Amino acid sequence: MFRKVISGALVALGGLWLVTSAAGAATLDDVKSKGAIQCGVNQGLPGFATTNDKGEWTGLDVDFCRALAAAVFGDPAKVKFTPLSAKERFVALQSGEIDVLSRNTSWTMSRDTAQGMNFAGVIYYDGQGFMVRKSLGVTSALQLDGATICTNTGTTTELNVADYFRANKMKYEVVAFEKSDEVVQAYNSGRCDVYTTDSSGLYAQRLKLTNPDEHVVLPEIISKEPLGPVVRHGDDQWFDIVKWTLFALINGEEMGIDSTNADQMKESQNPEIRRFLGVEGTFGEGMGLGNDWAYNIVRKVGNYGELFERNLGPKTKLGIARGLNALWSNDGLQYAPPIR
Ligand SMILES: N[C@@H](CCC(=O)N[C@@H](CS)C(=O)NCC(=O)O)C(=O)O
Repeated sequence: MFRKVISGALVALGGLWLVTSAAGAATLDDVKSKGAIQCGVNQGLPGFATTNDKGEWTGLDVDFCRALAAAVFGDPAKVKFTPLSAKERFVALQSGEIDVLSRNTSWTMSRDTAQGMNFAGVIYYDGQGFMVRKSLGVTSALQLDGATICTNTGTTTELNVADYFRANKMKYEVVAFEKSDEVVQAYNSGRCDVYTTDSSGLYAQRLKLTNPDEHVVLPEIISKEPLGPVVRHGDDQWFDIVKWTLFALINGEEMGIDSTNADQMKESQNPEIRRFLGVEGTFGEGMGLGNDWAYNIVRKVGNYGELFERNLGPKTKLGIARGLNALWSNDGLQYAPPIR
């Protein structure tokens, strides 16, 4: 109760000092009274979060926030985007400046525990890779002894590089920047031999280079980078909503419910589909939402497969295959618990 009232402060209660979340515990109430969800996204990562020529935000992480707005308000437009650098993102979440962080953020133990955050799940299974100029003639990361490496500060990337080079007894020099456009510029201008980041980021950033075809991504993937939406510790209801929005995207694809057939699927006699669409049961109510929460997500934004194809798939400039991000039933890792 007191957490709701006093926000962003250290509160003394019976001699105990407790850190309260800046936005208070009831994020859903805050969001409803603001009339929109404040969503932290990347400052510009094609396929994940970037603005198009009309100035509209697009990308997988952006669509996730639209799905969240569809679940909460029945309206995917009720979301505002806050572009954040890697370094700024966690402070923005903890301070209450944003309600959810949807910014190619890797789920790691320290972030999930000591840093006071909860990961809703994995929207994109990624791993760290290396990109080099083809003219270097390098075909494996194991040939990078003595290389100068460009990367982003405030990310998991620097630590992974350190581990990898140490494990393989290779020397290297890191040149790190806060903004990814600075990294791209430094690599593009030849200030470093190697660009390292999440492999999805390499696909995306390669598009910004002067001659993308002159660069090659090396085969080694040196880490696990499970990227997912993040909330603050201390608000289970909001955590549930963010988690189940992700699960609805995945379950929607698994059940074959998409933005084009959701209305007609309401006639289905399959009990699982009926529960998903809110025709039967009161599953939305359990989260403080309407029972059509998942219907709204899939009907108005799409299912996970649609989001992937639209933003990252073979028909886009990024041309990323589903790979690990295929559904579990198609030999991938995407799996969501049932609505039951
Ligand atoms: N997934 C990693 C890396 C995330 C990250 O910030 N990657 C860089 C390179 S793809 C990026 O998004 N830069 C864009 C920016 O900082 O604006 C993490 O969570 O630490």
